[in-house]
Amino acid sequence: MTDAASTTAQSDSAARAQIGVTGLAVMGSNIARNLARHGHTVALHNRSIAKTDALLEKHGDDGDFVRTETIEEFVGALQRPRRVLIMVKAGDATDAVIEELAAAMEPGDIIIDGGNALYTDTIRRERSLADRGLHFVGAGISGGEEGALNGPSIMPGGPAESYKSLGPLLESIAAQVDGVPCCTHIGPDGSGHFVKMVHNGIEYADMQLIGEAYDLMRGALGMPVAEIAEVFAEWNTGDLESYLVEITAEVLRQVDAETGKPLVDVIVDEAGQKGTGRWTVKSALDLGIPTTGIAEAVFARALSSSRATRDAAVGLASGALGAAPTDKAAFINDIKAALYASKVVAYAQGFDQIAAGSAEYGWDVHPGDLATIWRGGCIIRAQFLNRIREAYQENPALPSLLVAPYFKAAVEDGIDSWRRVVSTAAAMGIPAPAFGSSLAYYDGIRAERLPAALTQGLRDFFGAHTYRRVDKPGAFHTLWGEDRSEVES
Ligand code: NBP
Repeated sequence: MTDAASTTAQSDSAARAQIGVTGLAVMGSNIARNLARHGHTVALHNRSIAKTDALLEKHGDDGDFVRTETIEEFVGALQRPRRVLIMVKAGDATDAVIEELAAAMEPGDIIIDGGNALYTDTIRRERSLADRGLHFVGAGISGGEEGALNGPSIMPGGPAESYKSLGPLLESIAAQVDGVPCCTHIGPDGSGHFVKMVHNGIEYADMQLIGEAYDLMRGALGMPVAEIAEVFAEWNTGDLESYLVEITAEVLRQVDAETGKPLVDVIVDEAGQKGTGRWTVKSALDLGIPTTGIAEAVFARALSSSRATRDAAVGLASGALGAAPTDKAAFINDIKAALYASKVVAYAQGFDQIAAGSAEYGWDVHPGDLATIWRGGCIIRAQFLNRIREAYQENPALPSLLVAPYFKAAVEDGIDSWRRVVSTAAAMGIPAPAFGSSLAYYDGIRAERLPAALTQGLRDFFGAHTYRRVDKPGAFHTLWGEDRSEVES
């Protein structure tokens, strides 16, 4: 243990810490260090003392820490109202820690859950703690371990009153873009974790689209991996500038030391998931919002991991395949335009889902605020978010990002390219589900008439579900089994 750590350890009894962090695995210890580096005195706690001591041993000099072993000692080390940030594994562990803390805390104290909790759990926890006079703040935190240490994007929900006490502290450790912190109060109860969930869903869609762009450059143009890396690096200097495009170039440039092959060629092609993408899609289904880009991305990961099915299906007939594009530079530009347009669709759908969740739960989430706090610190940080921010500043009640003047023009500029990419992928047998379904979504929402009219006719035929007419109000039913006359129902 360092001198600084042992000195602070001796004064554990004084209630002097501004915040406590419990759960000192990679995320918790980095956030605790970030807080300490910003001049806050931080009480440390972990179920097993080893992680606390490891943190103090390695990084005790980062700032003023208070070492504690028991929950009682931990709570006793905090200034009132006490503020505790929980960074443990989401689920049962979070409930167990909340229970222990609640027993030791007093009315007016604040418990913050910074883990990836399901928003409905956050709603439940907030209600139950409010009954005991405690404030509960579900805070989405994005940026991985690097963001936690150097400035994450933070999405705190919970009571507005708690944010008054908590806001300045959280804003001090968040990423900053143009002097604006990537942290703001999102809304009541589960809103912070809800928007973090959709953020992760958008991240899934973004990564899937990048994967499809890469696969088309390889499959349709036969480009070597190193050359594709340079295309992504170049894209990162324009409208597509983003953390994910930047690190795509890095990953594609990496050569495996053992085989000399591109690293991407020795990585097993089965994508994992921890659940937030799946939660986003389940919530989209419940809310009735067509978040097709995120759903395709979640299913694409599931397909990649369906090893037995893939093994059984390898070599199935492709049918007659179309020819590869002849103008390489032009097709790379087409892919770039398709990536941009599909990305706009993914964000538009994600923001639609947030608006629907906000309406369902009465959260009053401001979409422009999200675009602002996602510009830095988080995994989907991108130049593009400035345009989204401007779109919501111009019209806070925007019905879809796709109708905002900037995005409307950008998609119109790329629409021919987008169609060429989707049709080439289909003709050459290269799977591009997110590009394809994003284009289908775009064509769907811009269509004057949809085949849903036929669906309604069929539903009325077999189930007397009735339909509405375009030319008069009311619900109608055709007597299909009788003389096929129409009755009003
Ligand atoms: P983990 O999710 O791996 O959790 C490990 C921590 O949980 C350890 O401190 C462990 O204590 C503690 N813990 C467990 Br497991 N069960 C417990 C219990 N019953 N009672 C008390 N403590 C318990 O850590 P992480 O990867 O640092 O993530 C922390 C949270 O942040 C998670 O909710 C995660 O989803 C979220 N998150 C992670 C990332 C990321 O990039 N990793 C990004 C954003 C959010 P022990 O040391 O005694 O075993």
